[in-house]
Amino acid sequence: GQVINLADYRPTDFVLERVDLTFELDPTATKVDARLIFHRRKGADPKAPLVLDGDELALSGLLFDQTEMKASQYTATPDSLTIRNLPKSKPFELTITTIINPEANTKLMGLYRTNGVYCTQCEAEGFRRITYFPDRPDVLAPYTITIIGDKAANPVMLSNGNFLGGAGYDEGRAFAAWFDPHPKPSYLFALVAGDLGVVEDTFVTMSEREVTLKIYVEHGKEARAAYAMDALKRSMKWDEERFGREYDLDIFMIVAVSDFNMGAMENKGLNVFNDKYVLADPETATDQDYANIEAIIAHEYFHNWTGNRITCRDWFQLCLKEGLTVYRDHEFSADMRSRPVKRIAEVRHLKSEQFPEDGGPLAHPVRPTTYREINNFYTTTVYEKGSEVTRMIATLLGKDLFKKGMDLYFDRHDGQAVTIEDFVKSFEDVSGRDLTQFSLWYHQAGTPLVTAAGAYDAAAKSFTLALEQMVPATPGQTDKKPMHIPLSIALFAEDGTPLEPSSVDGAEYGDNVLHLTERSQKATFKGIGSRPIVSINRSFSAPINLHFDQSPADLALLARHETDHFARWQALTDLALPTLLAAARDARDGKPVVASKDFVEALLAAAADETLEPAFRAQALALPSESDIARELGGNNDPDAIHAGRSAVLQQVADAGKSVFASLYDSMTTPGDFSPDARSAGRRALRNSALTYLSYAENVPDRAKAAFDAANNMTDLMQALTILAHRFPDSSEAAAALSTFHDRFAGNALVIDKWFSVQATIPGTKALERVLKLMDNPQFKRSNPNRVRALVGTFAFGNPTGFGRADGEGYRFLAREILDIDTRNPQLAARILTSMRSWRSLEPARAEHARKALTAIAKAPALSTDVRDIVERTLK
Ligand code: DPP
Ligand code: ZN
Repeated sequence: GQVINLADYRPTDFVLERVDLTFELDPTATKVDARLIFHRRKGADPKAPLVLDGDELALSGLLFDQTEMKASQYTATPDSLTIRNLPKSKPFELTITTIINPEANTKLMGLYRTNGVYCTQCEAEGFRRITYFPDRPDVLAPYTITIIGDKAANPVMLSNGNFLGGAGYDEGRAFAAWFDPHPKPSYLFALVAGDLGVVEDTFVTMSEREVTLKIYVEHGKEARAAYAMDALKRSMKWDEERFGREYDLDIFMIVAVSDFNMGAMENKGLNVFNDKYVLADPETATDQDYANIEAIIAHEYFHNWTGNRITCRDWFQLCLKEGLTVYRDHEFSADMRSRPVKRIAEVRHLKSEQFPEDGGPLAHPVRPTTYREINNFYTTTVYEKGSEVTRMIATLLGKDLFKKGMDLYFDRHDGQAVTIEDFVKSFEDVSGRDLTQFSLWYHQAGTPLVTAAGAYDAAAKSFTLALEQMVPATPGQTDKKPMHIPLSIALFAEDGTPLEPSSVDGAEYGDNVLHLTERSQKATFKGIGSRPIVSINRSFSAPINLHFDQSPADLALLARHETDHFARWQALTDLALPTLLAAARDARDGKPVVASKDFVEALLAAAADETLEPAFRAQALALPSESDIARELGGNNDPDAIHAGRSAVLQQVADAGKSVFASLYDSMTTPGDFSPDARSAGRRALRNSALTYLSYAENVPDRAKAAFDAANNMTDLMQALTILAHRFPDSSEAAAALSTFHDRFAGNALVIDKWFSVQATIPGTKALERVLKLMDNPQFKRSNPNRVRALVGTFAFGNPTGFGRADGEGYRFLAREILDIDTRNPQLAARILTSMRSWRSLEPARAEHARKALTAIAKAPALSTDVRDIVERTLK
């Protein structure tokens, strides 16, 4: 594929006025008639041809104003249709006919079949696999859709917008017509047809309009859509209350399908979901599944305003809709659940996924300026860092001005395709604040490193914080400018009481936020009567790495007295990390591992502190992961040593806290009927965390086996199964539990995915053999992305010792699998390949194995653009 540059953006020569599509459905030969009305844009070159995008298309008919076009006037190839000699200014109509094969579409982009259901995925560039079209997000038009299909096979025929009508048709066929009055880009088009069950409800909007809500699922799964429906109604209400945004059609539909490349898709009025993020009941879904469903239902619904009504001018602006919409779904979940616990989970995710991306060969700005394959930019940088950038705008402006800025953005740009600059301008206009320097967050890749050092002057009653910032070099960006970094700060006295400065010199400071804007800056806090203990970057006000040498005693004080619970968790993590890093080094050098006493005591104190909510205590007990430790170590990483060191620390915490864990295990029960609410989920999380530590302290599988047998919900069942499989992989208890689990849930693909994943992540050198064997299991279907992610993806992303085994077999396995997956589904292959992004941080022998495996992929003939782009950037 060729390189696309932001600097080359220009509007189309032709304006698209209307789209009228007719689909005659057939599993292998669906006929698509696209009637498009265009006119030449004012001021455009009067001789410019119309160039439409295609992808693996064949043209079977072309009419100009209802008459057949002469072959000399156009050129059709599989990936473009060029039409010459078009009118200078008057509107004209083209009718383009293509015949496509949904059954053969294994890329799952465009129109495809999943379990006998027709389904589309058009973002980013799937629409061009349906018909020739100006397939770019700044071409907006109203769509009318007619679907004609076999009546018995397709009782359900859906598209965007409002239902116009439908009826039986000749010879066992039926038709349905839909009209979407809201001009939209082609990536938001959707069509679904087939035989599906439905759950129905209604929502009354803030202006008292009744909206019909429908969730379509496979027959027999209707009851499992109840939680998704509830989450949808809560999302609609929350968006009205918090952002003043009302839904705008008579009907909102969600369809759950089992073959899907992403989590879900926000098509106008017709969201299509991976069924993993719709279906839930206590027997089959974990608390995490419930939380994910709530978040993703909300995310896609929120896109209706941030993405659909206001969309992206071009794909470089992807964060305009994604970063903003992730911010909105984060805020929604924080309001539905516990705000600090949600923030901790977000930051954990950001650090474990986005920080490695930002620190490796695939690093790119939140708003990139160049790409070869846009599918590869649906990244955690665009989404999660993009959300953090939006959060920082809210921090800089404060709640009221942020709300005003959002309102201005909605008013000013409704119905438009806009840029990040337009978005930022709304906030500048309402606040009078110059956000030029702040905007570097969109343009400079890499996680800034902030180094802090404090000095207290008792005589002057002042505390000076010396801050320095450094943004590391990233691919294509070597010289970085200093950023505008909002640091939320609090000072505490030795007894834990907060200290308020009378004033702060040397930096802008307000609402407890210090603005770091220079490379190096000194802020002096006046009127501080005793040596302060400082808490920096509270609530993770900026997505940075912070180096701040604090004594274990100071960290322990923050862990106990910070009023921001996120900061308490951060202090515990800062206490844990030195112990875990030392443990990894000691394990590598064959020295005994010793966990620091300060750390163990602080951790157990938090675990036992009944004033803290259970969900928070569970987060505190979940130590930084092996990949977190690898990231902190930075280089020359040996996954076996990291694993051994971390396990030894876990063992020492477990031994020291055995009685605490035993009492938590007994007390944190959730009597009565299962409820997925946050409070009950928090109790389960803490109890299951205690169970994990007890499995170390007791070192026998008995308690986990009893928990497995007693579990009445999927959260408890999975935790017990994970402990048995990961801690006692060779025990008869583990084997029995795995087989019981398999037999009980055989036929429920989403649960069998958990069974695959739990085994794919069993640490140690035998993991690969296990994965290979599981790939022969009849339940493993290579054509299904969820199965492939559950087994191959989870192994590569989530099993550092098994995947990264010293002989390099894991990397060679991945290379073979990537090449195989790439022949069917390039997007999926490219995504899983990003698991190799941190290969340069491995110790030299493993790094060399990894490099060779990557090189083998790069050398393979006929790679997709998707995989070629990732492998070449990863090796660079
Ligand atoms: N469906 C994906 C999302 O909502 C891409 N737009 O993030
Ligand atoms: Zn999104």
